Amino acid sequence: MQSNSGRATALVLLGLCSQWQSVLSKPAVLRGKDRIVHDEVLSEKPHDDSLSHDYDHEAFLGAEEARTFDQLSPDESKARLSKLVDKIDGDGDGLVIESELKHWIKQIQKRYVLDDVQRHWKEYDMNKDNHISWEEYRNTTYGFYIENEESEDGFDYHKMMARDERRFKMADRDGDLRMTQEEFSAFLHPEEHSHMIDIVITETIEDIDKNGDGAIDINEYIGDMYSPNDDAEEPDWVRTEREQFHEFRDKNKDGKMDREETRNWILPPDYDHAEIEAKHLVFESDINEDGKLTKQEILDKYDVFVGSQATNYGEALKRHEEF
Ligand SMILES: *[C@@H]1O[C@H](CO)[C@@H](O)[C@H](O)[C@H]1NC(C)=O
Ligand SMILES: [Ca+2]
Ligand SMILES: [Ca+2]
Repeated sequence: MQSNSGRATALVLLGLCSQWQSVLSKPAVLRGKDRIVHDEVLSEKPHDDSLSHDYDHEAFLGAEEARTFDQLSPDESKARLSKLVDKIDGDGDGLVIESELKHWIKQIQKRYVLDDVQRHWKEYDMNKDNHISWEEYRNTTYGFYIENEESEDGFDYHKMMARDERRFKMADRDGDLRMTQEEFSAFLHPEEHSHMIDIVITETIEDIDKNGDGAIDINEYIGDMYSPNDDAEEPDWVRTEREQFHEFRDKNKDGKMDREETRNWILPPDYDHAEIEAKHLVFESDINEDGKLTKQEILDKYDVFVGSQATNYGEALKRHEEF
């Protein structure tokens, strides 16, 4: 993720999987380093249409369903897409418009969060009382480290556990130290909940702020995404990030990002992944450019919306070669 484009462009090009959105059986700090959060993640696949439409497929179908479509013949794939189009066309006028697509993509996102919560629920609710207590969460996530205090890898879990506990207490709105499914959803996906935004900002700053002044200066900002290599010249994307920091991130020009500036960085106020993706899908398939998609326009570009054996031919071939 930190390769060539840096976060500013990554923001536009990629559906980023933030550290708060991925698998929680790993302690928080090990969950990856991408900082920018917007809506729920659409896909972890890079959004580069010259490579494939995998990103679009996952945004449009969800990761699991996208994999199912990849196994279908083109005809089956189109037949199923045709049924989906009827569902997406909310007012049933036979045309799909951007707002209908956006609504659909948001539903796919919501389903992803719900599935994620349910998938982890059983793992943590050990006594099956339909609540996850802090103790259950702690034992499941950190039990191994607690029992092997002097573990060989010297991994210091205390900090992460304290951080998870703090987040847990923030999500646990009624303060009974047990999470309902809704509270657990806020814990797993804090960026979706306004009462969790403060803690998302706090955790981000803590991660990056090395000198402990509670703000992010330019060296900390760059250091978070790039480790200099003595021999190599600083890559262009790092230089771009430096400019971004001074021009856009540090709005009051005091040389560092405070909480408010950090918030604008990781949760840009006017950025909506679902809307951008909906626009993109319309742009790709609206052949007569009237801003509305007929079913035929969508089916003609079925490879943009969904996969099939045909669109994944290259990948299937690769898999085959592995044997
Ligand atoms: C958590 O682990 C401790 C120590 O092994 C144990 O005493 C306690 O009962 C466990 N709690 C839960 C809720 O599983
Ligand atoms: Ca500042
Ligand atoms: Ca059209």
